[in-house]
Amino acid sequence: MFRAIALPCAIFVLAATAGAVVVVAAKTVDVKIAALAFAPAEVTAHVGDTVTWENADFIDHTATSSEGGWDVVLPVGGTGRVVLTKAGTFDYICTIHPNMKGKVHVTSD
Ligand SMILES: [Cu+2]
Repeated sequence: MFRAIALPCAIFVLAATAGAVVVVAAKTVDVKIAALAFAPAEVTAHVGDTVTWENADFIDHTATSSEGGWDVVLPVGGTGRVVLTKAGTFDYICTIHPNMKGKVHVTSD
């Protein structure tokens, strides 16, 4: 008798939990560098996501935040990554070739 009552309650609790919890997995956004350009030059991600740069070019580059948030050195064939910890729009450049520009939009929702 007790078991017959307890089981429907347990199912209800599981259903309520599944509806209330929104699970958002962190993702990785890939940016490739080729022909002295970031591609894509502009990306959108969430707080907690990672941006990965891959230098597929024939010369060294960097991905350096203009606000000083990160400075990723990217030798030829190298990769580097940054975990996004705050929301906002962040411009970055290659310090070796300052005409190379990129932008990361970070949302908190
Ligand atoms: Cu460069």
